[in-house]
Amino acid sequence: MYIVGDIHGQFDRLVELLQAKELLTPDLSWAGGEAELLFIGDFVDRGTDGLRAVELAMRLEREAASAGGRVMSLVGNHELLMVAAYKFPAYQDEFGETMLESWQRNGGEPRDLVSLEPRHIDWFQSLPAMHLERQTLFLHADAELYLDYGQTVEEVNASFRRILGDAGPDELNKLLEAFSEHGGFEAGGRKLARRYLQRFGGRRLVHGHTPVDKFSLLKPEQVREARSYHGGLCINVDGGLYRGGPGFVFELS
Ligand SMILES: [Mn+2]
Repeated sequence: MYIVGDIHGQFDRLVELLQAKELLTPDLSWAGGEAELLFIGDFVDRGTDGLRAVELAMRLEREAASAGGRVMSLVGNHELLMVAAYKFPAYQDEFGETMLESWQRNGGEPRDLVSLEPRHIDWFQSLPAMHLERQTLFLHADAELYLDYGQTVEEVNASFRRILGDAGPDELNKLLEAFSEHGGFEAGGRKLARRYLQRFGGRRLVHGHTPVDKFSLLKPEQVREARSYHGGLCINVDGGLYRGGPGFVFELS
């Protein structure tokens, strides 16, 4: 099973990485056959081609399914943030910042917002926030917040679906603020990782959200593989593409 971390608008890099693993043809069709590929979320913002990456993931999902393979994606906080900016641009948080300003401050790409359509939002809403498979718990962020949204993977996913659906801006804003936590499983966060696995199942966690270089001695451009820590309990797949990382496709054994 292949895992791709945070893309953040780096469409060309994404294409190169998938082609290098022979998951994508030169004309950008699914070449993976029965292979399985999971995107960890944060397709958009901080780079110019986020929505193109979204479009690609949406199409590959269909193409892989008809080839007997599987492509799936988790929803990341930047998808939530872009939807918030689209649905509630003038909503102000307690500091007087609007959703639109917050999205811009966090690397929002105007071209993406202009091109965003209800079908994209419907797709984001269809995505799970967490996924359990092969004794592995996949989630976008290394943060505590998921624990507040359900006792099971299904409950957490239902909460996110509701918040992206008919919930108001207050709930969306609260969820977005909780995503400002990074590195929650690092160092003393081993306990938090164990708590996740106890509640939701699995023997290890795979996450993105925090570029690998932030918790290693590597510079962004030196990050060429996932960061496994706490003896393999946690695996960070965020290659920090928007920070100049070459990126990688992680193969889960
Ligand atoms: Mn993120």
